[in-house]
Amino acid sequence: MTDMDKRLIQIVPSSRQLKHQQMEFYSFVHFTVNTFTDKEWGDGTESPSIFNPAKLDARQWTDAIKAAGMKGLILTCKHHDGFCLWPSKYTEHTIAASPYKDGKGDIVKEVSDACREAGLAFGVYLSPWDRNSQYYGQGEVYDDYFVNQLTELLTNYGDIFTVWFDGACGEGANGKKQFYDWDRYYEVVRRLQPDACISVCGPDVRWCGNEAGETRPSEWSVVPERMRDTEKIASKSQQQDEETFRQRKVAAQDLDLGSREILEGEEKLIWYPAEVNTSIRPGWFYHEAEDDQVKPLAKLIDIYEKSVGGNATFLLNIPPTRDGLFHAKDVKRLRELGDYIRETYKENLADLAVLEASDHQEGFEIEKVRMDTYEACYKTPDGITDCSISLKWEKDICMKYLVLKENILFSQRIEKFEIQALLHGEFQTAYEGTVVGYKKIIPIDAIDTSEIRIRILDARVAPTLSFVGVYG
Ligand code: FUL
Repeated sequence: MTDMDKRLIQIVPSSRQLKHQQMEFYSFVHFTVNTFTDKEWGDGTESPSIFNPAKLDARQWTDAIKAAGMKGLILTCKHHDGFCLWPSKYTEHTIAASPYKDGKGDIVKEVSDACREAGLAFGVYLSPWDRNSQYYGQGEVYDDYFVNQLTELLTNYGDIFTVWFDGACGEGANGKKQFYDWDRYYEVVRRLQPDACISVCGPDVRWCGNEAGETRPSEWSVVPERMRDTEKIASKSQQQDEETFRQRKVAAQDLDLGSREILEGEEKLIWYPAEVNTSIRPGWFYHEAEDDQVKPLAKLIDIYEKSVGGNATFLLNIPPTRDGLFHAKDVKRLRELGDYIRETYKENLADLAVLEASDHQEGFEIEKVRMDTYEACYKTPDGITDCSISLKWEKDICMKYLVLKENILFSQRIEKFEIQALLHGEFQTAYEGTVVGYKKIIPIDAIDTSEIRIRILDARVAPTLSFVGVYG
């Protein structure tokens, strides 16, 4: 084992990162005055009087989210326009000044209650860029304001699984820009919700670098520490206009963030897993004109397989309409996606197979992969970085997907692998890959075979597998 490999495998997820990764697929809900002005970004001058989602039913949202197989919901409690979906004590620019429930409504409460009832985790998005606040751009007085609002959200609405910080940082109402005191914000989150991840402009979950739903072919979780700082520094120098903001995002888009070559020479390394975020429609907010542009089922399946099945998590936005309901087309698509996922991964054909491994460390036999837990797993003996695992069936099975998981409590170790299948008496390569990490979903072109081999060709140190799934 080289010193480098030794260093790499010491980097493992924190317990909050592990819990977050295991959520796999969860939803974003973008909702504010923009829904009523038909815009994507409000400028903070919108009157609360326009906000009246008279038919809002948070249970309709949570039903649809559960039907899709998602495990949580992150609500835009305040977007860049500064309008608060809860009656914040620290500004008048809130739901209390709107006609919704005669100013007595609290959508953060309605949604967090519905989530708890439905068994979904609840998370908050609070935009540091507030184009309405008189304090914005004035230094500490704004940080005080932001921290007060953060405290309301993290105190009054039960357990929060994630606090999603957006890096957008433009000018406020007074033409001034604010330099966010991130470390102060993080301290508040850690103190009030120690189990919550701080995502994107935060230390726990990394933005994947685009909003189109794309995952890198090799999405590493062990990356240079400067990746985290880059996000923070970039947000400080952002301009108000969207174009510059997008350019920042492009700059964060390097393809290789964590191969051995990239990590060599890096002083500090961190566990910083990727989250893939995109919307079910072109916009983050609801626009009637986009009713015919709900992403096709095949596109959503592809994003799901590449994100959840590509060592990342998948955050899918569904924007409520002016009525305060998810649109029927979105609801239908979410159910179709959930049905597809449930159907595809229903029966693990590996349960019927005989498993054999070329090598294993005592106590880490290949049979352990049947348990799908981190308490037990397969592992090669120390010093062995390659192995071959075979799955044999009595008669041909039709394989469409193979799923592999590493035991990430041992960090991510696998760097190169291939899948071979017995076809017409010969082993043929069906797939070649790099990262496995938390979960790798490998689509295979419906092969009929009675034997497959998972060949781990290179690993940082003795590779682990905590699960093998074969689906027809
Ligand atoms: C971006 C924002 O500017 C968009 O409006 C949206 O909230 C997206 C998730 O993040 O930075």
